[in-house]
Amino acid sequence: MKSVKHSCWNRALTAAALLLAGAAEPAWAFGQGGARFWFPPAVSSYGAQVDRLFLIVLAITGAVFFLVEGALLWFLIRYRRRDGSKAAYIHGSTRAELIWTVIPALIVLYLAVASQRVWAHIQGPPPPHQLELEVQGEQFAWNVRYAGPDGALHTADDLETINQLHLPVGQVVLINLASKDVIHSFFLPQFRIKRDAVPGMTSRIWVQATVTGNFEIVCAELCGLGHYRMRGFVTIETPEEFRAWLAQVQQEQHT
Ligand SMILES: [Cu+2]
Repeated sequence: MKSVKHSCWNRALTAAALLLAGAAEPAWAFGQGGARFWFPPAVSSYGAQVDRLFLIVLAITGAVFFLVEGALLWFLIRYRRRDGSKAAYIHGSTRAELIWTVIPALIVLYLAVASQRVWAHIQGPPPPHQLELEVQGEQFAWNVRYAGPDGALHTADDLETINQLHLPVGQVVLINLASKDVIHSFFLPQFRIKRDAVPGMTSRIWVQATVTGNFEIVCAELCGLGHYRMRGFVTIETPEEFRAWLAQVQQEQHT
């Protein structure tokens, strides 16, 4: 019974979000690729969840915005100065105050619970991974490091690329994020993931691509004069294509 209620509540919010954005087709928001109306396509396993949360927050804050601004306008016109009318002395209303305190509190609580679930999934312990690599930010490039034939990172047979991140589609990839100099922010817009690369520490994120294609890495932290050109490329390919590419890099760098 509880889950039925929960899904009704979710459906109502979703419908409100879609209505607000002027869309009629649910696939627009939740189909493969996530919300496509103004976002870039979502190509990670959790992309659609992030978009959905965004739309729910937008629907709620949008509705509150129109309600509050509408009420403000109505009060301005309804209670405008008129000859002969006297201002009433009002002492306040406990009931009204309770209503406008409890309702926002419940909305905030709902948003906290809904986003915590998505946050824990993305930022919590990663699922078992098939590939582990390192991305290191540097003024002004992304250094990508893959393990060589020994399967371990930071050994003599590592493979390194600059601004070229290749990922096998469907596989969970663990990314160790580091920085050589200042704080950068590793942002994969189509994956809906962004994390600071902080000098002196290694952060971990995980991604699982759902489609093949070419996308972008951008730095989302003003990290110096060349920040604007700190741009890399993500190539999502089939596991076979990925292995072939890695073998080619191996040949170029270690023979
Ligand atoms: Cu940067």
